[in-house]
Amino acid sequence: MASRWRSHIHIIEGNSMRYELYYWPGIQGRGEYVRLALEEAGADYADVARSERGMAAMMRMMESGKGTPPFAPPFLKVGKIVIGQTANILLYLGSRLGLAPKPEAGKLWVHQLQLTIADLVLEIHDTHHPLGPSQYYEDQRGPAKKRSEEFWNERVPKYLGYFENLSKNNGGSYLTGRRLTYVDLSLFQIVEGLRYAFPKRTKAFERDIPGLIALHDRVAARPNIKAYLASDRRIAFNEDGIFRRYKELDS
Ligand SMILES: N[C@@H](CCC(=O)N[C@@H](CS)C(=O)NCC(=O)O)C(=O)O
Repeated sequence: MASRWRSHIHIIEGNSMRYELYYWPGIQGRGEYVRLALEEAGADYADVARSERGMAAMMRMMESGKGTPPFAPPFLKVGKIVIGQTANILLYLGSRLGLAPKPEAGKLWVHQLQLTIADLVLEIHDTHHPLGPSQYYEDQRGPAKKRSEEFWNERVPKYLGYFENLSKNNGGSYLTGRRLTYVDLSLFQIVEGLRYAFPKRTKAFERDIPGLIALHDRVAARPNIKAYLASDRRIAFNEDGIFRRYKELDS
């Protein structure tokens, strides 16, 4: 009886749970950090808004104002719980999918790193939209050029230098030690995205971050990630997402 009960708990809390991810269809965006975690863990999930009906459901959930409505995608529905904010979703999934340390201090450390990645993601977005998200890129090209310059001169060295240092002092193959966490998956995505959006600048900078590049390669070689990247579930980078390739910002 006791062991049946234990396996029941596993079904509720483990990979057998059905997860519903809600995110804009057609872009990787911030949804990708969640997808990578779900894919690495082999979790059963639906990328709901990639169907027309799902998209309508996503809009309804945000606009209804009922329950705990998220401000913006991505958000995750698990049973009756609705969780918004990428780092918050990963905090939740990290425990359930074995992608974060169990002790509180370790859990908060990984969450802290993910929040720093969220800050970086916003700064990446602002390279092409420095005047705000409501104006087209074409109407803010000059400021975008200036912002990209600053981003590469000041911010990339500061952010990636920080993560590079951590990767040197971790005592294992992954950022926080011997075990993979969702932060490793997110850093993989940062390197992939920078390579897509700023191929020349990234290539030149990679020699300064050998630890992060090795981490990226280790994540890319993980069987579930490898299979995901080769599948049609992985949306290609494009100029509607966070990482956009505008040649003039890469020189
Ligand atoms: N801090 C939030 C940001 C969420 C966010 O900005 N989502 C974007 C798509 S990537 C969005 O739809 N924003 C709508 C808006 O800001 O009006 C997170 O990390 O999840």
